[in-house]
Amino acid sequence: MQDYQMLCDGKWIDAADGRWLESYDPYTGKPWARVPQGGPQDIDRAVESARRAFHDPAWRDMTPTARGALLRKLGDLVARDADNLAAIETRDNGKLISEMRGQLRYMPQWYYYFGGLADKVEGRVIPIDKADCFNFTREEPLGVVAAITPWNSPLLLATWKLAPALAAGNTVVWKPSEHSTVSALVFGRLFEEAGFPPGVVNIVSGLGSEVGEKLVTHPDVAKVAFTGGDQTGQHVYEMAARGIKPVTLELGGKSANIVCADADLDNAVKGVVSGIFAATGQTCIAGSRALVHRDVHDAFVEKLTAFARTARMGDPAQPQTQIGPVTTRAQMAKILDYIEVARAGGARCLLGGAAADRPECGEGWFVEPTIFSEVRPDMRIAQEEVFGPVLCIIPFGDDEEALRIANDTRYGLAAGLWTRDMGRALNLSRRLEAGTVWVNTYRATSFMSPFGGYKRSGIGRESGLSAMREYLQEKSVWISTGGDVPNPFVMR
Ligand code: TXE
Repeated sequence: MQDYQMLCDGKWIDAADGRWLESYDPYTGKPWARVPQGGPQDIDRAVESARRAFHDPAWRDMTPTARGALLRKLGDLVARDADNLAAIETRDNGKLISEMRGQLRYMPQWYYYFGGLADKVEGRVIPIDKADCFNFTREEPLGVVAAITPWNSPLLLATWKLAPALAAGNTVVWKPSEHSTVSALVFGRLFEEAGFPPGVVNIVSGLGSEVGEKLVTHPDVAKVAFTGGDQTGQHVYEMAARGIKPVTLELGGKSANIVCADADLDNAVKGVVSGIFAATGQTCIAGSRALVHRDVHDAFVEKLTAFARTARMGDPAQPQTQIGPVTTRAQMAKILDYIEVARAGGARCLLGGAAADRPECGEGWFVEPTIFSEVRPDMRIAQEEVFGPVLCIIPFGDDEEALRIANDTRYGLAAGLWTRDMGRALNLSRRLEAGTVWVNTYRATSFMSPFGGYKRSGIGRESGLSAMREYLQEKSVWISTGGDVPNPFVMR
């Protein structure tokens, strides 16, 4: 068992009241590390440190060009340490080493991109309608940003917040998930090495209900950036509203992967598998509903089931493993409950449908890749986010019906479309109520492209130019060019 510490004001500290949380390895089901269980006092310390750093000339007066250079340096350090950070994430949340290595090796791009953007944020000169005034705008940082992140892609989802927040000149208090904290605490060491002034980034570990809540409601926190479940997201939004704080929320979904009759079925099978079984379904963009045209339904389902049946389960640290464990025992129980909900609702289980009982899964928290057919759009299993390897197959007859079913959910994070007809692809992608639509591909993301949800899947966008706006506020500056102040009793 190894102990890790939290980062506050450039110092590594234990929780003020000395409490610890155990971090579990989902493959063995046993604790492997301890992280501080922060409390309200730790949030007070971290927010105070971030507030001080925000006003300190070392950060406040640093040129955006110099800030950008720090971010690019951080990107270089992430590239250097990518494989080590990936191995920690695999140990801590059970996701595949092949997936985490890919994420970590790609992650520097966010720091390079937003480092490059830091000094390209420009204000405007307004051609103002008052002859004796000069009016211009400035884009300014908000202050202390609270970044609250989930367990499924701990560092990547944090990076989507940290890179633009820092590029814009904010300071940050980051609360990683209690289920996968260690990579955040190791990653935290790189800020000092990159040359960020102390206090610009602070990390407090602990429980959401304790430190998360205290952080969101802290009066010195100016903005909340959150990724997690929609129930928690709604609660965070309500708490932030009381302080009139802007939020970005990324809250998961029930994304539809639509297989049209003219699709290349082999590709569509791979796309549907990548949408639901990669990452063991523990991803906000999980394509958890496959909408399949009736003409190709049986052929598609046969190919899909055959392909999914061959997926190699086992130790996520082995590069050849294709399906690893789920991150927590509670999440496993939740997934198994949903499997019962599907059965009780009348869905037909074609594959899996239980906890995995295979020697290669050891004592880990594994659920068999599960496919249900004969799912009706109104069943609970077709409406609620499972966050596990459970796929619903829903047949449709034409494009209108596919659209109706795809959009018949309170979520709207992503959708996939499999067709050879580009006219159909353009028409359907326009009418799908989702923040991201993939045509003949799935799960592609980039530092350059905005990502976020429609409807209950969230507010605001991460990545791309749009993400910078989430961390800036606009100021209008008026300068009189006339000599005299006119009648002071009348509005100008
Ligand atoms: O997420 P939470 P949990 C979904 C998934 C999963 C469910 C619950 O369906 O089963 O959410 O998972 C912090 N104030 N997703 O419990 O609660 C918490 O400590 C402030 C979807 O892990 O949303 C963690 O850091 N913060 C998803 C973060 O919020 C609070 C990713 C997310 O935790 C808080 C993960 C509070 N009151 C789960 N309560 C996605 N969209 O990708 C918790 N937190």
